Amino acid sequence: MLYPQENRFRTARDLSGYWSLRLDPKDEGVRRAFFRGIGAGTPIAVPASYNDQLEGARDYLGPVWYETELTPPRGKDGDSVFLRFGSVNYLAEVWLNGKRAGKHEGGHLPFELEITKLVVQGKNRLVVRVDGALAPDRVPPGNVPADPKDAFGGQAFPPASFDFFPYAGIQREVHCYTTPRGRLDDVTVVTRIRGKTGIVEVTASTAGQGSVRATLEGFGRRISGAASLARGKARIVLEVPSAKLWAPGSPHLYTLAVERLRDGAPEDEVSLAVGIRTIEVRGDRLLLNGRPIALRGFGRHEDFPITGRTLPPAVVVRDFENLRWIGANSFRTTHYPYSESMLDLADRLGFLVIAETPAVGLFFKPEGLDKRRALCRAFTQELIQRDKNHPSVVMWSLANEPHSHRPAAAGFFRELAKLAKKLDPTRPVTLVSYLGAGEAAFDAMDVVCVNRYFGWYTESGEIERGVAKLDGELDRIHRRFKKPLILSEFGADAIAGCHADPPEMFSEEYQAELIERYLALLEKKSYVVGAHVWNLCDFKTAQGVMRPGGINHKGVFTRDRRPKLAAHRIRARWRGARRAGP
Ligand code: BDP
Repeated sequence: MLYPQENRFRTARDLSGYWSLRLDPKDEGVRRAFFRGIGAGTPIAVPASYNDQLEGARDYLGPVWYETELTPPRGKDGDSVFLRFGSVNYLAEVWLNGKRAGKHEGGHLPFELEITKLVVQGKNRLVVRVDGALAPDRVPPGNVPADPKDAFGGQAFPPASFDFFPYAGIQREVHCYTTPRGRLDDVTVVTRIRGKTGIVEVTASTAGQGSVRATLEGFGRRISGAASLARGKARIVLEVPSAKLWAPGSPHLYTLAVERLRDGAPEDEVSLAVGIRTIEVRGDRLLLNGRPIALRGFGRHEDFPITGRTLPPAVVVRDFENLRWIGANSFRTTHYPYSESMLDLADRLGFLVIAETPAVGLFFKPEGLDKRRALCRAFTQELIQRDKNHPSVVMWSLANEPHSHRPAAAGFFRELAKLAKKLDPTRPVTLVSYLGAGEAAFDAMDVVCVNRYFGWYTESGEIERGVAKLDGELDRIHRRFKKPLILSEFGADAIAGCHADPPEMFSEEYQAELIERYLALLEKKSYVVGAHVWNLCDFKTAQGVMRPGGINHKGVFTRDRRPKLAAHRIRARWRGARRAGP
């Protein structure tokens, strides 16, 4: 799915601003026809979660009704008009001028609705109903009946089955955009390397006859090619001599313009950034551009005071600054797809991203399983469709910590991995597990991701013993699966300002020492191709006995992005690193 663009054929309007909001705790909005107009609403910022904006709405998860006035951008006669929502958590239903435009399920992926026939010139009334309730047959699931094996860490309020606050609302930009007749529907870019030549394969899809021209520009070169459309597709292969490759530290990007031509004249155009790079798994190694690479970085969250699940652009920039400052080259989009602008910046700044679906806290009891399976398939498809052209994205993660001790899980993930491979044969697929050697789903994955908290949730207070346990366990997992391994989460809570000598749990010293000891161990294991500390920053969670102040304190930066002791220690280690290992 292409991001809205403005150029000589396309117009786009970002609808960010102050909309109106009405809570609907009795769920009477449909009966009372709020879709024709919500009546007296309260101002609400879009995009941003609504929970922390409004008095009394913190734990309210819907339904709510949003309304704004929409003046569509002025295209040409015969243009199509679309509404595109970057992320609405969790269910969205949309009306324009009182008429239903469509709906979407799932909180962190974009959807678009064609409104050509509903929209009028001038002012239109746009109404969106949002339902963020937690339910066992949603992904991620919530409100899961108590079973210590199938729910996250005991009782939590609100009852999320995952360890982050279940923020709701219109959480990313909404665009209204126009496309011309004969529009390009989609573009897929795959890159390869042959000697010093970069191969850029462009596949464009669009209905009808004609041809497609692709032009790649950058670093003093301009390379163009064209192909006729056949059954809605055109494939163009461009060869770039002495190509500048994309990699962390040298994130070279070319600009690709794709034009759809009829009788030689352009009818539509889209452009995107292209990084020429390859990623593959060979034996125990992960190879970027044919050379072993190790991922150094973090799991994180789109989380910030007041804006909730929406990161203000300035905070996104600061996070990348902090990642660079500390010497990281990578992050995982724990536990849901991140904003498209964050991936654009990862492309520009040279970060390696493991892109994760929203499948966190999955459980495999028969109730609701078919629905969860269908949603996981849909979200995997939507994620790959959205992010396939980002050079920064080097791996797909199909789930975080599924409760896959039940037999149904192995087949579930085999099918999902097959789907991901079919949609994108170029990237390795992984799954993030707490089961380790017992994770049957690892058989279907290219890379094995394991989360470990020895020295914290177990061996509490005993870093030494925790690290010794990890040492043996990692070797066992590797012997069993013989695949490259990433320690995708490890860490300890540290309440900023809490100090202890000798290190004690919750002190900055304890967190720093545990992380350093883990990193020192991982460095020695040749099959370990990545270390992601949990977490980049402290983040908001549901309330529970393990989360003082409703915060997970495993950040090496605080929620307002100040470094703790661990951040300085990691920096000393990673910035001084001359080796390929994590
Ligand atoms: C892991 C989860 C992560 C949690 C973390 C923790 O993957 O979402 O936040 O534990 O407990 O199990 O801090």
